[in-house]
Amino acid sequence: MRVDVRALVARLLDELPIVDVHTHLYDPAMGELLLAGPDELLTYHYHVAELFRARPDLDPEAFFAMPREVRADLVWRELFVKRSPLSEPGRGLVTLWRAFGLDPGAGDLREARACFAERLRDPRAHVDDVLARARVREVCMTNDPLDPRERACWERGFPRDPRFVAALRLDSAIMDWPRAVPALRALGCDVEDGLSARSIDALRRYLVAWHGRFDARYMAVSLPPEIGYPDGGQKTWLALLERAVLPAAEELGTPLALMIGVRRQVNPRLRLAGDSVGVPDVESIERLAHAFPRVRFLVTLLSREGQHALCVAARKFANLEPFGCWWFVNVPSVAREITAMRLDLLGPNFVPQHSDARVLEQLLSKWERSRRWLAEVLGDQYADLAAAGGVVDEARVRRDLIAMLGRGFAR
Ligand code: RAT
Ligand code: ZN
Repeated sequence: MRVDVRALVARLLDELPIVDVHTHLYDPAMGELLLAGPDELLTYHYHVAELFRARPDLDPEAFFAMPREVRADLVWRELFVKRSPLSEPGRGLVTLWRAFGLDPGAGDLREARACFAERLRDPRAHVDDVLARARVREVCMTNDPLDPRERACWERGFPRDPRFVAALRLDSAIMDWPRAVPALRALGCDVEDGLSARSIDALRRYLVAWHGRFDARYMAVSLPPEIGYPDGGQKTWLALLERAVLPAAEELGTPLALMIGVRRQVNPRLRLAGDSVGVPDVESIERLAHAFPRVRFLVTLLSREGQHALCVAARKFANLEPFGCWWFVNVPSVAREITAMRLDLLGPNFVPQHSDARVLEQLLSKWERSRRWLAEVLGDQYADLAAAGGVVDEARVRRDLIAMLGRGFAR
């Protein structure tokens, strides 16, 4: 019986068409913004951080000055040839190589480059194939009107691929105020450096307008660990969140994703790989959920710490929804623990995972890897339910999996 339940869960998970609620991928019509291929895969910042551990003598500036292919070759040699790729990003890349029939023991990237060059002759077919093989039916992008390359696409207009849905990302607009003021003003948003009523109102209207233009599913922002709501000092971003973002979320009836715990650029020399983690302030999240009962807060935490408190908070506030095992906790050892705890405390009412893919083909490897630990954790949980005398059958398990992983944040 135990074995059957586990096998059933694993099979249904394998077959499930997934809605990936957070990625950094773009609609294929946005051209080169959608990254793909071996050089992008190897220079993914998760690998780059590991390269500097393997080669502490390497000067970051010299590394980033190298052409992309040279950087990719270096990562391959150091992390995949000279050592076993035992880390989660390493095993992910091996998974990907296998999926494309490539040799993960190869001494260089020649075969991989040839294979992807062939596939990328027809980029649309490649996108279709990756999505089909990853069994991902919808991908949520991360969209920022203040990114000039991205904005050019939206202003030009393009036929949307319905599989790529939008999320309005707020970091660049609110996190380093007033840095964004000139860029916002250039977009016709009538803000000024101070937090005047006019600024707040203009920012709210800007959010509502771009949310509409993107046809976004939600708004999102990544936050440092310490939030300090409501009276934690003079944080400008917190005032903007409270006075402009949350009213916009209420007005739009759209969820707000809070991605909490990142300490940006603790080592700026590593660029994208230079961010770190801190222990999040879950009590502030509770207070926000309490103060804004009409806003649905989608919350993911970057640290292992705070995950239990977040589950308890979500039991108190139905407008709080944990999602995904984000970035540094997207490693099986920690993700298993977090997901089992969420199931114990919340049942099937949360979104267990997102991929955070930055390069198209990572959809395949990241979901392949996540499906493995999800199958273990969910298999255990259903086996326990069956052992307790609960009814576990195909229809019920499929229903639950669709609710957790196949519908995004739609309820
Ligand atoms: O996971 C990542 O690639 C990070 O660099 C971040 O982009 C993070 O996921 C975020 O959305 O801020
Ligand atoms: Zn992300």
